Amino acid sequence: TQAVVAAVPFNALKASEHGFDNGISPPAGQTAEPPSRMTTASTLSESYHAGKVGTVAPQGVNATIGTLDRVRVDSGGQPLTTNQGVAIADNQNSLKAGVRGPVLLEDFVLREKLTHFDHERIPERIVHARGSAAHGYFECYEPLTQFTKAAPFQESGKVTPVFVRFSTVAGERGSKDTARDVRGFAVKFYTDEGNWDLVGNNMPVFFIQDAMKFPDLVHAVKPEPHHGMPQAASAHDTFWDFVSLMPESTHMLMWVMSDRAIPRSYATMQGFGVHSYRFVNDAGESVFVKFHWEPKYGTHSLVWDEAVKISGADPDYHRRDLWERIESGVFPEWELGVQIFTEEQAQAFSFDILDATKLIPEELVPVQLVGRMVLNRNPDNFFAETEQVAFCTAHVVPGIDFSNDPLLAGRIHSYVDTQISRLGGPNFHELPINAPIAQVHNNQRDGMHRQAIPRGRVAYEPNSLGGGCPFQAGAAQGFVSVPARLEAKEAQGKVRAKPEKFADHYTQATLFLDSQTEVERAHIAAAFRFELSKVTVPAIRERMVASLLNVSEALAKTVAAGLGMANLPAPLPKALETVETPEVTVSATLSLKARPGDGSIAGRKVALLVADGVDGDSLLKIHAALLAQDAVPRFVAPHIGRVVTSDGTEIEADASLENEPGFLFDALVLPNGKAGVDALSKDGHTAEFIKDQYRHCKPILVLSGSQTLFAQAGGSDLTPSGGQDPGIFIGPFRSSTVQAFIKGIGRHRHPERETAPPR
Ligand code: HDD
Repeated sequence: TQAVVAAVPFNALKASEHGFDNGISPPAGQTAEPPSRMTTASTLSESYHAGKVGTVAPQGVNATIGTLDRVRVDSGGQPLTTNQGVAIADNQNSLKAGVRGPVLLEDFVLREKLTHFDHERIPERIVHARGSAAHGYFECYEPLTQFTKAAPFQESGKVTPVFVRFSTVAGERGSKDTARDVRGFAVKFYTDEGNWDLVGNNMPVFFIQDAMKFPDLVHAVKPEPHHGMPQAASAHDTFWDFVSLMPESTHMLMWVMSDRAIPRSYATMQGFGVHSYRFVNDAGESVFVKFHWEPKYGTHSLVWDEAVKISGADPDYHRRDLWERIESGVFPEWELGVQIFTEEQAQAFSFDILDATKLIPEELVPVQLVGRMVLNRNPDNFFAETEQVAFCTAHVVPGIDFSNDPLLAGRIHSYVDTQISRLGGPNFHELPINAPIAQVHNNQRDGMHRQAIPRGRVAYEPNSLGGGCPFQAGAAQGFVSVPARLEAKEAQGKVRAKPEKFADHYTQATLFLDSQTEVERAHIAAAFRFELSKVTVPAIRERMVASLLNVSEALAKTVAAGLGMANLPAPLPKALETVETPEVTVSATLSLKARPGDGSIAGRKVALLVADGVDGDSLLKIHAALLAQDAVPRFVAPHIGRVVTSDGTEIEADASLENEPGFLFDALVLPNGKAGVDALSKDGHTAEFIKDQYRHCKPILVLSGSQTLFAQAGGSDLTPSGGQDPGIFIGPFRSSTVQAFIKGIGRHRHPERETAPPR
């Protein structure tokens, strides 16, 4: 017999956690040597020419990790102590006057322990409370000195450490990962000229145009204040009441009702800086820039039924996925893209580039790839790093500047402000995860929780007693705001008003919708139907349908029919009847179809169903083929533990039909071997497993022996229109079939099968 052990997530940087440097042997099938991809120096993205760049950082090692080492605590081999370093003799019993007597006030060990415990929670983030993060690095392809003097873009191959946090927006800290929501995509670059935080989302536009409306938006989407429901969901009256009265949110609603709002993984979502920012070069010249993160593994989403089921079976689905990808060395990776354009170009656009509810179609300004970002290390401690990290849009470095976007202006204030109450004072920048690598020298002093010990008697400037230090850096070295920001041509004195083009609320909503495939459009309509079906006040549903009529009559009619509306309302009156002709009316790059990534199956989870008596040989070969492509094959059986195949081979099942249901996997393999298939078919979970995989349009490999099992669960290799389903692979075990299946996994999903309602 031969024991097959599932791949243990392994990170060479944390070998001690796996016992590999403690003299303990690794599990069978694993070597003490980390996989080779963990130790090689990084290579530039395949889409870029190798050989052009200079030195690159070894994977897994970067400058911030080094600085964090000074505060890492490792208690291996150490006695328990109080916070004063006094060794504790007994951690079981409080100090009493006799065994049955009262506990004594002098028990400082008990009191310190309880007091600390009583205060160990901090306020959660007002929005984006639920999140997960990782360390990594950004690597520059070519110098961008023509446009910007920002430190990360000065040399090809230059590496800048980063810490990245992904999040949902509406849910509380413990809420489910797979809610329909925008995802935060916040990147902290620890540049050698100070920290730069690019605090973005996985969608390129936003709900509102002015920060003045942000508290209203958030109050509308959060659980309703009288009863605190619903959690992590926009499907309720107050959200739709607000957005139906705020037509500027319509474009964003298209994105949030699309599958983009239910990503498959943090590693498979795009990221966007949203606002127009500015690049500034050494000569002080500036251009506008929009930032894009393009995932190497493609942009992939869940379907709604899947997202709902996952939220019950694994509320930590995205957190786990990010963690496991990094531990197993399949590092999430993105390329950074920039859309660079001038003030003159911006003036000519049919939309206003200061309006965060508008995107710039890639056909109008192409996205230039300027570097890549790799996430290669999980945090050591969730609270110290992921919870305490403080991203602020105000954190920019020389070479990056703001535009006049009024939404951005409010953000520049809000993020620093919120950290002060969330992290308990003005010294949050000293927390190890927030501290820059660049040195900090100024005359700010004191405040709660101050860590630094500034030396000398001088805390003011100008001074002569400190030799004039720290001195003003001057324009050559210091941050200088772009003067153009202050020269707004249309300056008319103080006004509370918006530029006219901001009032075109529908053109780009239609652009997004028209750029989607038929399946994507159907999902958008279904999402509107679902969300509005949870709205209890009919007038709100009607107002929303009235607004949708300005985007697409077809969409409005489908949604109205889905809500059982007898008559279509009149379209909502528009703020602007005559709008400028858009440059682009269909942008293929807005569809997920245009974003398959590199087609690889790295990180995809594949279930191989097993039970005593299955044919082991074919399954082990399929398992090996999947592993060779960096996928995550798992043996799933009626129970975890040992399964004996028809030829007596032992397979270790690390998941059961009960503890990891079908919708948690990206693909499915049904086995050969009559006794095993019979055993599987007796367990009702098997049919559910197959049904969900089938319904969610996942690739399924049906070895001939499981054909009946598959058919009995409702599966078919024909699409509803009678064609061959490209995601179902039925046949005897052959390597060509396995290869076709692997290619099918690379496609992620096979929507040809889909019907609404499901067959
Ligand atoms: Fe915000 C958190 C992204 C508009 C005020 N926001 C926060 C986070 C992300 C974003 C990713 C979580 C950061 C982390 O992981 O710690 N926010 C955006 C984007 C916006 C946006 C892409 C529009 C383009 N936000 C926005 C506005 C305001 C805020 C208009 C207020 C005027 N956002 C906040 C905040 C948060 C925050 C209340 C909560 C926790 C935090 O800042 O650190 O200040």
